Amino acid sequence: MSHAEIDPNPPTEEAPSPLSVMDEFEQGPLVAILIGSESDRERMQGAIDELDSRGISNELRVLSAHRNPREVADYAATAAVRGTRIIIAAAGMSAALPGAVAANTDLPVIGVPLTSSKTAAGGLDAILAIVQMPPGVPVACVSLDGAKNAAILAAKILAQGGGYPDDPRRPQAEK
Ligand code: RP5
Repeated sequence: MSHAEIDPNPPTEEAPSPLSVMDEFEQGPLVAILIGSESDRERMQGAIDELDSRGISNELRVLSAHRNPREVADYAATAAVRGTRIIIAAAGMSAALPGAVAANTDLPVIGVPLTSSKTAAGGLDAILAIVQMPPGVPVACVSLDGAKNAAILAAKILAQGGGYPDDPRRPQAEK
């Protein structure tokens, strides 16, 4: 075809697949485990093992409240629509991650204070950071390095099923 001719069927740009557009909302795990650093991974392996042993879907992501604040907020804010029911957030030192997650989701958040090679106070620093959430933004804090306990608590919460029986906004059944 010469340059002067017009192709009646010009190649069109490929439209994005609807699936790629929906990636953000793909089915997530029932329990998400977030850690503040790759250096926390080993300490949280017990949570993965416990959830796996109970057949509870889970995923672990490394997201730091201080180094990746936007990603933390995005992940927390979209977790519920992906089907996630509980977020376990573990961090050491100033340990802002559980609180930053709780600030961006209505899902229950379980915080795990971790010891760290660089800690200033043997893990007490992380405990104090996680137990001092302001009223209205709760985080359930488990024991220091309590990966297994966090997973067991998540399993117990899941076993309660959905719904808020005491929520006054819930429509009452007619008597
Ligand atoms: C925290 O700082 C992390 O959760 C980790 O426990 C600690 C040290 O992080 P790295 O400097 O090893 O990445 O935010």
